[in-house]
Amino acid sequence: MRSVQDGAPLIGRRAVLAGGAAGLALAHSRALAQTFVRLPLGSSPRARALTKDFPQKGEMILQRSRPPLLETPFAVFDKGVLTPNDRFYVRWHYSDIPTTVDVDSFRLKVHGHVEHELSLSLSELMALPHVEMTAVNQCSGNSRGLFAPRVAGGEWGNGAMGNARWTGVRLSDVLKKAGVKPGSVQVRMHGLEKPPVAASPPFRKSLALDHAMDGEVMIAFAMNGEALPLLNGFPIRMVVPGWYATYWVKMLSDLEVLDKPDTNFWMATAYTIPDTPHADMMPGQTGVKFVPINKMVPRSFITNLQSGAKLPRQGKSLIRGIAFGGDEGVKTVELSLDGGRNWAAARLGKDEGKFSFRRWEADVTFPKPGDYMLQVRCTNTAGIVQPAVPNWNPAGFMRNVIESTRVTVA
Ligand SMILES: Nc1nc2c(c(=O)[nH]1)N[C@H]1C(S)=C(S)[C@@H](COP(=O)(O)O)O[C@H]1N2
Ligand SMILES: [Mo]
Repeated sequence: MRSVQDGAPLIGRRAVLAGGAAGLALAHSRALAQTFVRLPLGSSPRARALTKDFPQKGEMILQRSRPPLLETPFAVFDKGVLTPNDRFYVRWHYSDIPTTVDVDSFRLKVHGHVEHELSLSLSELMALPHVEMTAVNQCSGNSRGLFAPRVAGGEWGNGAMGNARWTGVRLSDVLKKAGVKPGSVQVRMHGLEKPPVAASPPFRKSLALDHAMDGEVMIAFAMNGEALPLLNGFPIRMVVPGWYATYWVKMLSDLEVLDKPDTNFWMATAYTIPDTPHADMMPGQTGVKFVPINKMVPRSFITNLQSGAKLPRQGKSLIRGIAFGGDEGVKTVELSLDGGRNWAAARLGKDEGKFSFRRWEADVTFPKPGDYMLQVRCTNTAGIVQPAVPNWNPAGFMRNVIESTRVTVA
């Protein structure tokens, strides 16, 4: 992460106001689809509507309209290492999301086990030192629709992820300002949306205090140099680099320092994974210990070809894609033309930091005509490699199997 020098382009008041004003009434009821896309899911239905009806969003795959679950069409990832804000996926648990946020009266509250309670305006928050980082935001359930046997939840393809350059302030600087009292163990975060009925547990997520203080966890006010789209958390959101997006609380309004571990529904029941390698278990298996989901694991994808593509026998074919290392950088990306028997290293693109997508490409000559199973695998700098066999767990979390693309060479 680098510090932003004084005088670097700041996201000033005007940008913040513009973002707020653009937060129009949500297009829940409109979401009229003109076209459909077929996702490579494990089971039917595979068709999804494409929609342009959500504020500050271009064409997105409509997974659910209330609350909005919008998936990034996979072709977007072929265009560049950063995911544009208007194509960045959207996921909310509750539909009662503010449609505008008044930047003058907005306050971030810091309370609980602290020396001084704070109620920070956006200008006070933005007066802290600015930091920037490129990082992947990936839903825990990205690719859930590929789980077999099928599991309940948003049946995402591979587009519940995105990579952006985030600008913000360090969570540790905010906590230092409040003065964390000895005996504190966690920091609990929540945002401005409301549960539909009083009995539903508000969406609250907690991080261990040492994680919250690591200087990398950020409260972001800008994404790719612009104010956050409303649906991605305007005016401020958490960025927890290397960790699944469930911790990246949007429209962050409240930080509470806890002196006991958080046992709320969203920490203790939802978003837990089997405490096993690859968060893997057998369907129906009992006696499995579950723990809160945490660090991401490496993944890689081909972005310029889809299964069913036809490639020429003569000459070279350029195959390219993206990879990320999870909570570590990308060490290698390898490509196999024979379903995983032989592997050759791909060329890596520019290193945008260890939490970012990394582009890769390879020039491939196919030895003879026929059907090929292309596979791509990433190894991160900690030596963790994608598994050859898909994992399974009841919530459909943490898929990171080596992906396969069938092509025909003629
Ligand atoms: N306030 C709030 N923040 C939230 C959520 C939510 O429901 N409410 N969902 C989380 C989950 S599960 C995901 S996957 C990410 C999605 O971030 P995005 O919509 O910006 O892509 O937001 C996280 N932050
Ligand atoms: Mo998520």
